[in-house]
Amino acid sequence: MSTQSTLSTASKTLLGLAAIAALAAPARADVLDDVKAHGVLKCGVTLAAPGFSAEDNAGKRTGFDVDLCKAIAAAVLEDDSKIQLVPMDLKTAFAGLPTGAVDVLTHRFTWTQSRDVGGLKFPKVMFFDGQGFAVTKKSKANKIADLNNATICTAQGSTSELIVADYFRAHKLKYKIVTFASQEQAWDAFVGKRCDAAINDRSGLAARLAKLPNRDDFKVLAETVSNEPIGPIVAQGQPRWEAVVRFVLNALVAAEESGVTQANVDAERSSQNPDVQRLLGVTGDFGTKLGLANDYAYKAIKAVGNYGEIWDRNVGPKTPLRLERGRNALVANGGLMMSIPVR
Ligand SMILES: N[C@@H](CCC(=O)N[C@@H](CS)C(=O)NCC(=O)O)C(=O)O
Repeated sequence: MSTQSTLSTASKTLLGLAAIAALAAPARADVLDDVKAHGVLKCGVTLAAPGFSAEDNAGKRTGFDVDLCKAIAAAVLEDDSKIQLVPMDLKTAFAGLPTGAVDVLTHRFTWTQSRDVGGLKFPKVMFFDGQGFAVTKKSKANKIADLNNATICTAQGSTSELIVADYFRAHKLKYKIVTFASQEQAWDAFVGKRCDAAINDRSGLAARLAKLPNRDDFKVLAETVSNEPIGPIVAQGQPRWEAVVRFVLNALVAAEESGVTQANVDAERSSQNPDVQRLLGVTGDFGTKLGLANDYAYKAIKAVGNYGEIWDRNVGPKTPLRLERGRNALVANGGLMMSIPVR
């Protein structure tokens, strides 16, 4: 743990080391061929964020990010159970791609310029998020300006360190940032009153609040201080694999746009709608051109449902996270989520 008022040197070093490790490791020949040969898809997932990736009472890991992993396995291996979930923190996740420790990160990481040019490729945004601050209700903080002189908990290597530094400086607010090795530790320290506030993606805060027995003692301030386009990550130099991950995720969004669901996907194979016919591989050769079976999207949707179904099941208003679609609504419904045309 380190306490300082600017972006921690340790974090910069960690980020640098991760980037160097990513570039120095021997490149994998072809991840798509590898995954097919092994018959198992290895997904790096976050440690314990309910709704995204966490073990349920039966010890089974479920969540939004797990469902994306299953969708890719269904599309590539025709079996959504052929997955190996590798829980990883911020320190280990990025370096796991070039070494083959994982094939894809279906994690909670933000697409940033330095990550993109530092050996990591983000095929498509799966979650438009932004960062916010959690505080205790007792603290009486109602807006970020009330956090002048506050101590803020976060994790090394996350986007939050720079966001806090930039925001507080720009608004002439004083702060002390306390960084931890993982978000888990940062959150636990905040709950343990080591800090006045915790910063993270709003979805991450919702996930952590969801598992607190006394969640009503806390709140998330209304202001959102950053844009966090979050998506799966693959290693650079793997254009075939990058396209596979992109178009599996894309298929889940396209399915929602066309009203194709887990329940009706079989019937929809007889649809007269040309968009649906191409999506499900009834016409065209969109799957084969990716190196997959032509009905890869059908398999993915059959396994986990469309984007909206994945949302509702894992993080939606009826789950402990209670997340509205907001920015992640389809464009047709006023949000930012849209598919790349299957044409
Ligand atoms: N989106 C931010 C934050 C990501 C983040 O903190 N994600 C949490 C999950 S919600 C995490 O990775 N936790 C792993 C850990 O505890 O280190 C980033 O990309 O830096």
